[in-house]
Amino acid sequence: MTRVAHRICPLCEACCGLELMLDGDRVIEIRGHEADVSSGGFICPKGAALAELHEDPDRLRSPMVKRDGAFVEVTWDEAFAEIERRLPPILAEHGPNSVAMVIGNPAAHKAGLLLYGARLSRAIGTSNIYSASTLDQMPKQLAAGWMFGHWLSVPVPDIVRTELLVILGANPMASNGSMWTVPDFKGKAKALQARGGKIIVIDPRVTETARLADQHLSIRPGGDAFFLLGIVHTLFAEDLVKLGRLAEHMNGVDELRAAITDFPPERVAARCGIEAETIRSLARQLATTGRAALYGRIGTCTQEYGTLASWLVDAINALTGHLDEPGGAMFAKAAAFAANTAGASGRGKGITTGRRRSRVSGAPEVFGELPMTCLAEEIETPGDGQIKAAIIIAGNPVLSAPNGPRIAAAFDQLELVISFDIYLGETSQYADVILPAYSSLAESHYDVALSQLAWRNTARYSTAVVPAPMGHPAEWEMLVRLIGIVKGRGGDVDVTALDDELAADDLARTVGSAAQLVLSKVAPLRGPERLLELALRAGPYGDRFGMASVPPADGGVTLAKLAANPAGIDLGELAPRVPEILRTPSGKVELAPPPLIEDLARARADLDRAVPPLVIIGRRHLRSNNSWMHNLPTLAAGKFRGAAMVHPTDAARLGLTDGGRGRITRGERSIEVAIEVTSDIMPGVVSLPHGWGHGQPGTKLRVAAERPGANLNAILDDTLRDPLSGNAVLGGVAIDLAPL
Ligand SMILES: Nc1nc2c(c(=O)[nH]1)N[C@H]1C(S)=C(S)[C@@H](COP(=O)(O)OP(=O)(O)OC[C@H]3O[C@@H](n4cnc5c(=O)[nH]c(N)nc54)[C@H](O)[C@@H]3O)O[C@H]1N2
Ligand SMILES: Nc1nc2c(c(=O)[nH]1)N[C@H]1C(S)=C(S)[C@@H](COP(=O)(O)OP(=O)(O)OC[C@H]3O[C@@H](n4cnc5c(=O)[nH]c(N)nc54)[C@H](O)[C@@H]3O)O[C@H]1N2
Ligand code: SF4
Ligand SMILES: [Mo]
Repeated sequence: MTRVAHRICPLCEACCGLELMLDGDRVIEIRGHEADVSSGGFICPKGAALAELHEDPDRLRSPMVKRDGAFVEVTWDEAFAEIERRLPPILAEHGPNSVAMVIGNPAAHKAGLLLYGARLSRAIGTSNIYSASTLDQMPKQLAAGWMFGHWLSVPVPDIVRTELLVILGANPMASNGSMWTVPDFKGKAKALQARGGKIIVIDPRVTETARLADQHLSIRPGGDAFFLLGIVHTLFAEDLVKLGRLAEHMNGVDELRAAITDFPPERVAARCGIEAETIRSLARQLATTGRAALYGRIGTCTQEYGTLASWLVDAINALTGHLDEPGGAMFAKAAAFAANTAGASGRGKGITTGRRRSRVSGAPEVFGELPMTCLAEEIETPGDGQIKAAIIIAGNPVLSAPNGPRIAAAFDQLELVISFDIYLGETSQYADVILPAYSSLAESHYDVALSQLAWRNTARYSTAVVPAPMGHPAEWEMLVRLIGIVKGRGGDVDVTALDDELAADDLARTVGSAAQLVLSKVAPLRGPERLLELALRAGPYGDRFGMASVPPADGGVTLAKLAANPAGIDLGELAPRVPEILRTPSGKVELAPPPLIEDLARARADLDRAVPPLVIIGRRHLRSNNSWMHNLPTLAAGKFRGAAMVHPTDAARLGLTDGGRGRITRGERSIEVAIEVTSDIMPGVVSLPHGWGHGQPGTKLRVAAERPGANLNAILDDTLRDPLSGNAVLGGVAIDLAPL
């Protein structure tokens, strides 16, 4: 019997609605769901490949325990018994900080992992929390936290109404958008151009997005903060600042003006590789276009001045009158889980960082985490607080974090590694116990985090498309069993009972004595569904359990309504939210947060840094997803996408040929790469994607092993980070390249 089912794609931030054709429980075809209120039928090749992921024979179907150096399949009870035997003694002897949590990217796309992973960290009580955030967007979150008062109050371009979109260090044609849920970026970009608007891309490479744009400017890797300072300087110098409606809601304009006087366009031009007049022209265009948005993403984050650059992007949006305005950079209003819709509106506690420091390097805690680049040294360095065990949740830092091989060696010396992973991969091979999820098609879905960064306000929920395999727990249930072990209740704890307790504890913290009453209103839901229903009803479109000052006419958004509408519920276009969204102590947008003004001294001292002859940067490809979708045949097919791009002048100088091979060296470490000679990359820069380096002996990724590629992160340094956010520097560092 063929049937049709719907599911939000869990693979990237675009969160497309998919339509699946099934024969029984076998997936025949996956296409875009035309009626989806957010994605309108868009799909990319990865979404279609979910069918192959579902079937992938290398995907683990049962838990694995390492015995005498080799993995054996065990039952779920055996797996948890193994953990119960080994984890509590470590905690008892060495304390909570001896157990590290290491959280990877797919956790952001899975409600069960996101909602229950945090509960496990809390149950353990560890300060050793590491995630892909410090390889990615922490600078953006920190800047937003300082400016707007919460870590996820990040504005996104209002692409459907803008006339000018300036994209800095992002390639949404490949990534499908990041910190910006924007399915079918291409369609929206073309519509922008069709209504007479313009797109400018600023990137060291002529990317797929640059090709679509009206203008491309090459920028020297790591030069973004300097370039943006030149723009801010111009805005003040040419009297182009117009704060508009937000004027009365902004603090720090004069402080900002005073702080940037050393950065006129002439002074920053060499550092960013963009001519002074071009910088001025861009500033003028941004200031004089009625509806314009500046958007910066991973290229602006994974560098030494990531937080400065992220701050300046939104400072420029504010100074040009485009922040929180239609067609500018606007804030989504998510239906559930958004801290910026909770509590009193307009003012709050703001954010705090540095509540503790990492033991070895003294890196400050940011958003509850320590930098991923501190993980290896915290495992290696003896003393009080040394990491003895790790729980890795959907992460592959051996390939995805700088100096990955050092992390591998560090994992190897731990007393216990527990891995939540669906493959025996480059990182999970170091585990003692692997707990694989079942296919995501067998689980329900809600975008806990990404709805907060969406191009339009919608609420969408997917029920499971196929039944879960018999006896195979959901990931949230695995996490509850781990919590049971940590709390001394055993790995065979009654999951339902403990889940009830966890929900009640949480509610007691937010609604106090009303907890039991509220819980009774969402009975008999449990697990992530219960948390979702609670969040939806307490959220800005919910009935607030009868406490809403203006009760929603239709009873408000509920889980039942979402479940009945697989295409989602449309909640309208982005609308201005300042001052309601603010949670800063001042109740204002902070344009000149003191730590950022101070950090300008570092940039000032660095203005005249010499240009290394050759630096490396990263890139993404539409048919790849960080380190882990290289095992799916249709995605892996075709031209190899892991080659190092080299400009013809560099190739000639270094004796490299297109299709040949080369060795990239940085310090003591080197990798061998395939060479692609192309004028798409700017001279003096090499582009190599991360996430490759498969085919390692202990792994089982047979398709990926056929074309392993090289691990960019094997040569990057775990000593380089943005001191404010702790984010790793993943680009712009000097390398040597020689033919093989
Ligand atoms: N040099 C360089 N390095 C980078 C980047 C860069 O631009 N340049 N980008 C960085 C960024 S932005 C990120 S987000 C990180 C990503 O790096 P990681 O956070 O390590 O994520 P992935 O590489 O995607 O690896 C995800 C792991 O989760 C597993 N997995 C997949 N689905 C599931 C599931 O449903 N459940 C479980 N339990 N496991 C699952 C996969 O098998 C894989 O082992 O890489 C970073 N590394
Ligand atoms: N197909 C696919 N989609 C993905 C992913 C994937 O691996 N594959 N990963 C997902 C994840 S985890 C994330 S975080 C997002 C990231 O999404 P994006 O931020 O769009 O990331 P990229 O596509 O890597 O684009 C970054 C661009 O920055 C440029 N760049 C490098 N260094 C600099 C610099 O110093 N300055 C400037 N201005 N530009 C620079 C690079 O040339 C590149 O074109 O993508 C997500 N979506
Ligand atoms: S763009 Fe992202 S969410 Fe959409 S189908 Fe592709 S992988 Fe899935
Ligand atoms: Mo990421």
